[in-house]
Parts: sequence; C-alpha cells; structure tokens
Amino acid sequence: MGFRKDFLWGGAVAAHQLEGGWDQGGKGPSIADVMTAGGNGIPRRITDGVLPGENYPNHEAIDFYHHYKEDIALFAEMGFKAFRTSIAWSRIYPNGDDAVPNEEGLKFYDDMFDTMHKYGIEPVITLQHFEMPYHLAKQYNGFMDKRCIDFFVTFAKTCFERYKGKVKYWMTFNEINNQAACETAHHMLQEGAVLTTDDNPDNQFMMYQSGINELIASAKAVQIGHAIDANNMIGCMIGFVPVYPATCNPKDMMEYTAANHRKYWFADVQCTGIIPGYLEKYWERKGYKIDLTDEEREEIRKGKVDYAGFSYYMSMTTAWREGNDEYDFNEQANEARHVVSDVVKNPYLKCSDWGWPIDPLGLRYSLNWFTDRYHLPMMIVENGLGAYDKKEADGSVNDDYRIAYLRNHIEAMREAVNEDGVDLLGYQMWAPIDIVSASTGEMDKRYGFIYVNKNNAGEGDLSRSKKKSFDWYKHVIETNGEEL
Ligand code: BGP
Repeated sequence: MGFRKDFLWGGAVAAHQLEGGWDQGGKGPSIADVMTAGGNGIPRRITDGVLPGENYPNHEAIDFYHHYKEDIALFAEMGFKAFRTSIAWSRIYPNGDDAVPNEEGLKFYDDMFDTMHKYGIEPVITLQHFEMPYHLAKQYNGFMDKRCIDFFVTFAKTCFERYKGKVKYWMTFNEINNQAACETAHHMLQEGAVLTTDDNPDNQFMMYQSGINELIASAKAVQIGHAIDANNMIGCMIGFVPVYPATCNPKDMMEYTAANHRKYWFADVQCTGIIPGYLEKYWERKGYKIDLTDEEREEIRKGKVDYAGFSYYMSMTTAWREGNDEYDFNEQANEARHVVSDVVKNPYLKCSDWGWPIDPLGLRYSLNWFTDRYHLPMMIVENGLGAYDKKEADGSVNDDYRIAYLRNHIEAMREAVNEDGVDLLGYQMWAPIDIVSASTGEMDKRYGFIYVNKNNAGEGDLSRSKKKSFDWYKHVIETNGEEL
C-alpha cells in the first residue's frame, strides 16, 4: 500500500516566472517579457515589444538566475526528490531561429542540473512553458508558421543532446490545451506565440492550426528524444480541469462530452497518436481547412508520449443551453465574438481568493479519467493554492489554509493510488517558492513554502524565509505521504 518507494515528491516552477535575468547571459526577449503586470481580475496587457515606462514583472521575477543555489538547497532541506522547471528557450536560442545555440545559456542549465544532482534531486524539465522567443511571435506569428516546428525541434534536440544523462523526465509543451477553451489574445500568445486580439473571429481556426503544428513539433521531439537516449521519459503536459455535467439530464451529459472534446483533444492526440473523429467532423462543419499532411499524421502517430503529465487546481461544471451548438460554447464568454459560456457554478464547492473552485476529490477523479482514457503512467506536475499570505511581526507566515489545501489533495491522490490502482510517478507541488503569477503577473498571489520578500509593486529585497508549510511538506516527504 502507499506510494512507490521512488515516488518523485517535489515542486514545480517555470523559468520565466522565477529566473529574472531576462536580458542577461545572452538571453533574448521572450513572449513573457512583453506582458505587463495585471492584478486579481485585471488582465495583463501585451505590448508591442519591450517598451519604456511599462512594468514587466518577469524581467526580474525573484532573480532565481542568481539565487538558484540557495533556493535548491532549501528544496533539498525539504527532502525534494524532484524539481520541475523549464528551459527558457530564448536563453538557448535568443531569437528562436538562430543558427547556433547560446553557450552561456546552455551552461547555466548545466550548472543548475548539477546543483540538483548534488542533492539527489531529479530534474523534471518542460521545454516550452509560455516563453517562446518573442522574435518568433513577431516575425513568424509563432506556430501559425510551419517553420516554427523545425525551430522547436532544433531547440529540443539541442537540449536532449546537451543534458543527456542529467535529465530523464521531459515534457514538450506546458498546458498545451489552455488555448483550446479560451482563445484569447493572452492564451494564443502564451501557448503558441500567436499574436492576435480578443475579438478576432479567426482565433478558433488559428488555435486549431497552430495547435496542430505544436502537436507535430511535440511528436517529432518525442521521437528524437528517444533516439538520443532510450531512457528518456517524455510526457505531455495538460492543464486539466475536469468537467462535471450540471445535472443528469442527458443533454448535460452530451454537453459534458463536448466540453471534454473541446478541452482535451490535445491530450487525445498526444497520448494515442490519433486525430480523433470528433475533431475531423468539427473542422468539416466549420469549413476549417487545416494544413495537416499524411506525413505529419504519421509523425503524430509515431510520437506518442511516455506518460501523461498534468496540472490540477480545480474542476468546472457545464450545462447545456437551449438554442446553442454545443461546440460553440466556450469556457470564457466572449461577447465580441458572440461566444456563449457553458460554465455554471458548482454549488458544492468553495473558491480561492482568485475564484478557482477548490475540489480535492476532483484530483482522484482526474487520475481515474486519465487512466481510463489512456492507460499511461502519470505525473501530477502542478497542484497548489494561490493565496494572500500575511507576514507576522516575528517574520512567520502561518499558512494553515495552504497546508489544508495540499493535505486534502494529497489524500485524494493517495486514495487513487491505494484504492483505484492508478500508476503515479510523482507529485510536483506548484510552486514551492513564491513566484510571478502566470495569469495575472502578480507577486502577491503566493503559492510557496518559501516566502520571497517582494510585492506587486516590485518592492522588497528578495530575501527568502520559510513559511509554516515548509516543515509540514518536509514531513510529508519523510513519511512518503503516510503522515499528512
Ligand atoms: C498553470 C501554469 C503555471 C502557473 C499556474 C498557476 O496554468 O502552468 O505557469 O502559473 O497555472 O497559475 P497562476 O500563476 O496564474 O496563479
């Protein structure tokens, strides 16, 4: 009973959200570097390049670029077996289409991985986590251009070759499916480096075309990664928000099915190698002529992933609505494009301060959903609570709400292992140290076991201190999840 002996307990972050050093060591600007700070309920703006006078929180972030040794030492103190981060693409290829990689960038990650191994921490690496070189967005419109497939594959190959023997667990694209349900300018830029506006009627077509191009790139990278090192475990990374039908009305059940198709077709492709029939039919109905050749379909078939990685923060509930084609429903209502939302409130769940429904049992359901659909090993590569923390006069942060959130989720995950027999490789909590929020650009939306002295206004000396949850998680790892 219980978690496997080599269970990968750890934490997850992404380069752009903590490294800072946005223009140091030969790094080029990434798409994250042109996103301004938003706020709780206030969207981030995308500027036309890096402009003077704007506030770009990712430029400095928490300066992990210069602090990674002390931060990794703190993760080691908690007993981490794994640490998930990403390789900032524009540190390696500053423009994305450069002829040769930037040695200083490659060396930076060599040193970081060596530091992890010194403590017996296994790196879990994402190749593209919302941080494509900005030049690829500006010059090519990102993955709308097939040449970006080759640029990504070159980047992936460079990383597989360079870090052979140092990195075994990989993921190609972070939350590759987020764009599917949202199709906003923010998501189209974050996931595919496609520059658009919220009200562009072509967003959905572009999402399918750029998404297919990313899936081809992912499948090619999987094959190359296996050829370079047969030990490599290369996964997908799905932003998973399990869908519940609002009622047992059969129409709600079909709406639930449609929402699963709409949100998780990326997972179906990466885990099965097949373009699902529901997708082909939808393109046909919409008149979308997706550029996808027989050779590319074959690449997708051969480039199936080894494990299903997914993030889990919340569930969502959908309902059928009179007079609407279910596939035109969207997760986010978009009045400018006459898109109606099918998302309804779940009366059984409470929400976080940012309105994210908290649902620990949904994690057990998610592990079963992936197992029933794909029968692959899995890794939870993100799960955590963004909250306002209060630093007491004595410097302590008593984050019992964070401990409660994580305890309940880990308990649900343990039941999925013990009762349902799911094959789970590890759990990467998001994020072990306070970092810049991806959706809002805030610092005050905190996830960490480690407090970083910096606020939304950018004030603070970046000093690190332990929160109450630090020792709690340490004990969880020590007892391999027995004592929560
Ligand atoms: C996921 C992303 C992460 C991360 C996390 C929390 O969608 O993969 O990059 O940021 O969500 O979201 P946020 O930072 O917006 O609170």
